[in-house]
Amino acid sequence: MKITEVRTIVTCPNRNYVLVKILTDSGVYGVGDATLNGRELSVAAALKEHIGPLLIGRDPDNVEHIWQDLFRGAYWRGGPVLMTALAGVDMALWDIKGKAANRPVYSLLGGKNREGARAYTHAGGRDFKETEDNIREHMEAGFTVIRAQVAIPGSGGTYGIGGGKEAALATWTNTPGANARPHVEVFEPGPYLRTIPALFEHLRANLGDEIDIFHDVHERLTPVQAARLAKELEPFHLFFLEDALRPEHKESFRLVRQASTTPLAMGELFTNRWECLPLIAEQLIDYIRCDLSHVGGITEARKIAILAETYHVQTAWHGPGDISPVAHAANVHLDLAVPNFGVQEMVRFPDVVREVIPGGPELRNGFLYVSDKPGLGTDVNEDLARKHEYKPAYLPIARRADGSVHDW
Ligand code: GCO
Ligand code: MG
Repeated sequence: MKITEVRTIVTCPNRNYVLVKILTDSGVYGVGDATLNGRELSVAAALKEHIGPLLIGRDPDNVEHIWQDLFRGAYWRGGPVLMTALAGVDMALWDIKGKAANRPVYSLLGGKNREGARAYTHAGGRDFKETEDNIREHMEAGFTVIRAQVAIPGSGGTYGIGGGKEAALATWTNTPGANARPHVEVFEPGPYLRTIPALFEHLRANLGDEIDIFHDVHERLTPVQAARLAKELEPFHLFFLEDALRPEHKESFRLVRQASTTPLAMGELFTNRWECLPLIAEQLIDYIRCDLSHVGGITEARKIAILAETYHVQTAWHGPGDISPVAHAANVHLDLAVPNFGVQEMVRFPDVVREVIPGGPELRNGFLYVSDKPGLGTDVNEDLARKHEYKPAYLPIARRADGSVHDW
């Protein structure tokens, strides 16, 4: 089999997605996800101008060889743009491999260790009661793990609150379009550090101990602040505390770890296994939560999972609305196969996304399932995708009250 064409498809059914479609001379094709939220066109250009042409004539079965060639062969390596482009290619190649072998991808990764992947979704609110009510709705829908965020007084909209049901939908965080500008939020550690322990005290008092709940910090704290938060949250038994620190400072996790037994998760901003390694090998975290679309795809994430397994670290792959159902399917194929699966983040995609990018994982009673179709089971409807043109959009920016840029 030979690769004959590499198509980069940018589409915006509800938000922007970048898909890679790799076609072969045998008629089999594969689809991968190369979406990088707010920087979509830089990945699309890397694929169109630099990476796609290198794949023509190659045998798509040699996934590892192509991966190594694209990662090291070009001398410049790593970073979110190149690793997202590589991830798109990698997923498309695994899709082809599965279709050619007539096996679902999880089967090629070692087969099923479990039938479904335990999933979590997001709850948010303008106050504690609204977050509590939103959690109850998710519990009624079958979820047993739920992320809990709440508006912080004076913040002007804390990222992740979403108010009620919106928190669990794959929607925009700001208005897209030609004049789009990032939404600016104020982040002050004082109100934040007072609010979050009070939120979890409220949630445990009203929801009991059984439900697994946790919080995403979005990398906004200093080491000592994160240590304080982890310690103050300890009585409320969080499932984990997510991304407490900036991704640059792995060594700072030692301080947080020593301060409490609150389980720690980290990794959605990492782009390769070497970034995960110190946290895993020193057992400074409990969950590694890279994004398959940003670490170079299934090939690299599988290696990260194996490293993690060796050190009692479980997986919790990033599964937000800003990656497409193709990447969500790749997550679940890996979740089913690895022994050290922990939990899988998910969002509900609106119908329009499911029409443009069909075949994503299905949620039943709090668990995610993929189809037994050969490959990843996902696809892209190119005619529909073309009808939804790219719209510029940004992630929000966090600033301190004095206007300086907050670490994030
Ligand atoms: C998560 C993430 C998202 C990210 C978003 C950035 O845990 O789902 O933190 O909320 O902010 O994916 O593109
Ligand atoms: Mg997160």
